Amino acid sequence: MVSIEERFQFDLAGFIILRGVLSRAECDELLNVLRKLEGQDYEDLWLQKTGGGRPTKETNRDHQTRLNGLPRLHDAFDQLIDHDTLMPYLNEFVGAPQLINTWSISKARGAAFSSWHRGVPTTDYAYRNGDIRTRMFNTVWFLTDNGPDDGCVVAVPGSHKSNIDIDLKTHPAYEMPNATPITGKAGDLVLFSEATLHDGLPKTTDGTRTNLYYNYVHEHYNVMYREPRNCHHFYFPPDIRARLTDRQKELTAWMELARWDY
Ligand SMILES: O=C(O)CCC(=O)C(=O)O
Repeated sequence: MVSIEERFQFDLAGFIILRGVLSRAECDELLNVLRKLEGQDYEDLWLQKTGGGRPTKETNRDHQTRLNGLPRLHDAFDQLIDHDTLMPYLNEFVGAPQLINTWSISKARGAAFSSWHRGVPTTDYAYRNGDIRTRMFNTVWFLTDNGPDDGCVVAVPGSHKSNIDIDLKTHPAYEMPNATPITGKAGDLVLFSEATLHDGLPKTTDGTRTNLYYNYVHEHYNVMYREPRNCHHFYFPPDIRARLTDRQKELTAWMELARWDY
């Protein structure tokens, strides 16, 4: 059940934070798998067939490693697709959710603020006849602590309903009015409407900050059209979906209709 206080907060701010959803042991298990994957190189031979796209491992930003398409890389990541704690929120805030994208971001000291962005326009957030609906809904799993100087996610509360555009480029990080760091401990889970302005703050501390991102859309959203360069990572081939639970299969049902095998 999603409480009225949580509905109030999500509608008001565009995000909520659930504390202690994963145990430290669960975070460490996922981190162990992820660190091995981050240490590898990927041939990405599919790039030749698709004529381009985002590589599996992205290191183009200084002091940052991003891995795309997590369940393609290891089955340890399947469990988060339909985590029991997450499911009521997915249904409450998206209505008919489908998983579109999964990725990890690990940051070391020196990682910089990039640029304020939102995944969908503010017109893709609505409250109507008692239902909260965001067409795109991101879930951020903290596998390590996210202190304010650890390069944590930063958001502008209420910007999912903002009516006035402001120049995003000339207001980086804390120069944006109301920029609010989203801090927490390993195991916390942030849920946010992708209509909310957000990015990551600079990392000025030692150690590595690692988060996993599982992004969902309403089932009417055209998943394959969104970002053609990322389709390989969005789509799980039949051999990967075969190992998923029924509920995970339901949350990835669009993959049965898409043609991306080559
Ligand atoms: O964790 C971060 O540094 C920000 C991530 C982010 O904004 C994104 O992946 O869209």
